[in-house]
Amino acid sequence: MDEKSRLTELKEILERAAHEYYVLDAPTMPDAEFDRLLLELRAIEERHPEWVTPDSPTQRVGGAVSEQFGKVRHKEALLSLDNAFNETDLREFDRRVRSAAPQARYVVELKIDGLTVALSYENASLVRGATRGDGETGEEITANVRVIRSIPLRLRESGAENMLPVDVRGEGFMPKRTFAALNKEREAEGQALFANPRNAAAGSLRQLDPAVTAERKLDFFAYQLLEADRWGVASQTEVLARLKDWGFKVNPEFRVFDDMEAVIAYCLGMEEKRHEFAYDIDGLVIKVDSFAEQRELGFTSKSPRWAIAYKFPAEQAETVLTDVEINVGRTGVLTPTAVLRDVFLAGSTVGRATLHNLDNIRAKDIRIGDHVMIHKAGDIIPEVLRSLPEKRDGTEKVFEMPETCPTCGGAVTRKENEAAHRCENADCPSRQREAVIHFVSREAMNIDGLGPAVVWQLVGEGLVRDAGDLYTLREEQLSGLERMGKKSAQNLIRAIAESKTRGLGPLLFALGIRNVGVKAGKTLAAHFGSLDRLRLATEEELQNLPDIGGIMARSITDFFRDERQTELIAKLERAGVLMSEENSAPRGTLFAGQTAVVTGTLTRWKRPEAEALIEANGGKTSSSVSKNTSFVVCGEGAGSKLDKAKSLGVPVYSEEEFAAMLADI
Ligand code: 3B8
Repeated sequence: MDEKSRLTELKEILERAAHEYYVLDAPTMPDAEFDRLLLELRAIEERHPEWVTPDSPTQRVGGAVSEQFGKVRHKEALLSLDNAFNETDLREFDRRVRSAAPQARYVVELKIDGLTVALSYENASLVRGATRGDGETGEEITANVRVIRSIPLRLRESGAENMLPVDVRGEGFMPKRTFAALNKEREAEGQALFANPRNAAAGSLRQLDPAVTAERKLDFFAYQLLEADRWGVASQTEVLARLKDWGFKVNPEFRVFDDMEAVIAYCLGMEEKRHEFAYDIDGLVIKVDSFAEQRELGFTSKSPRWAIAYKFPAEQAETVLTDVEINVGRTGVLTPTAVLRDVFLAGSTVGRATLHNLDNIRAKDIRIGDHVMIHKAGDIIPEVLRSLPEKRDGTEKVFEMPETCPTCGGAVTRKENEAAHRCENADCPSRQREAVIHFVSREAMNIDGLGPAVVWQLVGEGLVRDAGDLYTLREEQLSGLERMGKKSAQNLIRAIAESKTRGLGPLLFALGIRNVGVKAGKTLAAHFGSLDRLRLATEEELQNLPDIGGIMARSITDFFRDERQTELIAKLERAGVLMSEENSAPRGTLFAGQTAVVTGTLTRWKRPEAEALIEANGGKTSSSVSKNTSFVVCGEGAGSKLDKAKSLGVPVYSEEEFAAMLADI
């Protein structure tokens, strides 16, 4: 096949795979395969820059960091919805609708609590993204919407080359878990927190550096199509179907009803279910389905008469704040946490709530012993909203920030212009613990069996001061810990050893470089190939990379200037942690569905490392050979396991054969 045809084919394959993954939530292609094909496409495009188009799957994150956003005048004004707060409001709306459209059917959609994003496509390619702004004019955020994976860069339509312009609107949002993780990270860094996922999504879309937006994992549901008649579409339900066909993510929860009583019953049911979704919803949107009837109804000066938003009441609960605890984060930030009398709120029992910082406590005049109102930011993070001073009996106490760190007794300082108090002691066990917890977390080095409690014990016993110390732990040190048996100690040692071959990308994330998330870690790893090469990169060089902006570039060079970090890296290197891409554990499906046994002494790998390679490629490993064993990898000095494999007819591979299998992928 010639290169041009291969390029076209790769684009199609990658687009389909991305659509299945990000829009349909039904992946069919293993990540490693996707990465490999994307690299192949990149390579062709590097040889033929003239073939690169803006809608290529390689062009999600790119372009320079802008100084400010341009303005975009919307083709049609973006209106807002009128609100309904109860059944009476809904029946009133129904009466008005029926006076102009007696037979109206209603479509009810979830009201995603994000922000409206307007998208324009020309010849089926995404050419512009804009915020709502004042409804008439918004801000041009094309580079930032391009990084939202569920927004198609190219519409799935035959004859796309001369397709008429398409204008789509929908809601950009941040999933609840992403929001919680982001705020947790910001708290650890002493940065200002986002109040809710909507603000976080808005802040992320207004980043001048698209690489930062890309780390924020935003998502998008499409719900509106302008000039719908042009597309032979006559109702909202048909719009949703068409948007889906074109490759947009459409919220699957919409329902159609013939009468308002059924709509009301559905709304009340959804109010109960509101916490079950991965994203925050603040109500439901009820729309007249038929466009002919929508036209009959028309608009008021600011809202359509054919739609209304049914808003859920904000969920709050009253309880008593019995104490304030201090948590010390990875960068030393002291976070005051309210200890509460247990109370049920928004789907779960709450016993703790964040108080953020001292300024917040003072501004809200929150005292120990106070009755307080709490809510959940982004439906997840419990927060104290306000105190109820009228319920005080005089025994309440004003909270003071400790002058010394509650963990290590070190000095606590507060920089000017910063809300955070910090423990300055870099050896503070709390700080060490948090850094190690991050290092071993799933998306970082993914060390199974090393939860926060175990890390706490290791740091408390003085066995671990930084992540580098994990790799020199011995089994007898672990089995001496409370609630740690011999078997768990063995498993943990093995999991730690396995993590050495995790690869450069996860390692870069694990190191906790400011602003460098999972995605940036991967990008940097692919570009530089080794930690040493990355260490030598200048800020300018980093900034010129397609996926890395100025802010990230600065944090990376700062990181490598920090002596403590270079010490940590040296320690990890001595321990044999893989710091380059070349030999990192490939991830794939080579051994999917197979169970392997590794026996004898290998020369290239220690046994746990070879087992990790099998697991990283989809296989299982076992320590004993049986008729269920798919194959045995056999090194020097193998004994009874080799004999057993032979007697059962299980295939036996030498180290060379095993290495050759891995080299093939
Ligand atoms: C007309 C229709 C505004 C909206 C609309 O999930 C209009 O439809 C609107 F003038 O804001 N947040 C939705 C959502 C929002 C709107 C909508 N549909 N599903 C939402």
